[in-house]
Amino acid sequence: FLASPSHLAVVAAKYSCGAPIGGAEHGPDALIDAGIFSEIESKTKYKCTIDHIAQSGTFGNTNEAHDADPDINGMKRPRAVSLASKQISECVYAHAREGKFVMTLGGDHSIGIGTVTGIARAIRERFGGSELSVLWIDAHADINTPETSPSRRIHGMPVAFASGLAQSPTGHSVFDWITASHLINLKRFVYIGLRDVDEAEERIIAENGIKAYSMDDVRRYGIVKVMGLALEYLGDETPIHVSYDIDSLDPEWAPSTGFPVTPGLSLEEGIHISRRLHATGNLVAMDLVEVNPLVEPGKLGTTVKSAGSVIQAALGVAV
Ligand code: 5AB
Ligand code: MN
Ligand code: MN
Ligand code: MN
Repeated sequence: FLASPSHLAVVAAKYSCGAPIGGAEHGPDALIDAGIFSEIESKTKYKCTIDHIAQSGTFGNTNEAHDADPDINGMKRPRAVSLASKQISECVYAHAREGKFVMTLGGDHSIGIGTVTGIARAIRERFGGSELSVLWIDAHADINTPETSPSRRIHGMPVAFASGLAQSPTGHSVFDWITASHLINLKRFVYIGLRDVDEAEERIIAENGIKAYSMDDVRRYGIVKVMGLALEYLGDETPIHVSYDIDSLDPEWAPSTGFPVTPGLSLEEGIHISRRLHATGNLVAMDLVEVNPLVEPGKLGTTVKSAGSVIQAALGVAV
């Protein structure tokens, strides 16, 4: 039911302010410089454009402490992450509103606040109020609120902010740019790959009845069955956004990331997820996040190659 787009809007979200370690701000350039998108242009109908987004001045792009950005109720780098995600939200919204496929490169996963809210808003406007479906491929659930987070880092909170479970702490307005039109419905949301979920997150997932396929489920049923169930749950007539954390893959395939957790998805399983999503014809946007060139720099090539395969498979390239 979606017209298939011929324009691929790549958004390089060069930030690590949501993570406890720096480096993810260099992820987008590592992927772009590897030639992933020139190859896509030569092998598909897509015409690519690239927007580079990073903050000059105000709060900076990295996780380093900043005088103008003190903690709010313990939450780290709230203003930097809020401003970054607002800019990303507006950028991806504008592209998706015009029917382009939007590919956002992270960056730490706090940028998912921006991508999911921007795409959800564009889909509501384009399809008369319909809700976006989201697949979250990750070792982690990223659904802590500022109150439950053990680390107080916002890369562990994007699902909570994009669904309205988390808001600006009482007495503060930092995330008040997120309005009802930006929010996703957690009934149209599926996790795949989970294996490192905090206790409070387990509770939030259960309380909200969120569909989740853990790494154990993938081993028990196989990725083919899991993808079948996930897509059946979401239905055929829905635009889909996939937020792909590279740490969903086993560290063997993606060592250069901030929080590797073993055992994870094989590269083949990761590619299967992308292929199946492409085959639906309903994929409208993708994030590929948490590639950190400063972690295991000697194995960055492996990580970038895996990320490239997962990205290209989602766009229909044979990998
Ligand atoms: B990632 C943890 N749950 O909230 C937290 O890499 C880890 O984007 C979050 O998935 C990992 O800090 C965030 C302990
Ligand atoms: Mn994540
Ligand atoms: Mn993760
Ligand atoms: Mn195709």
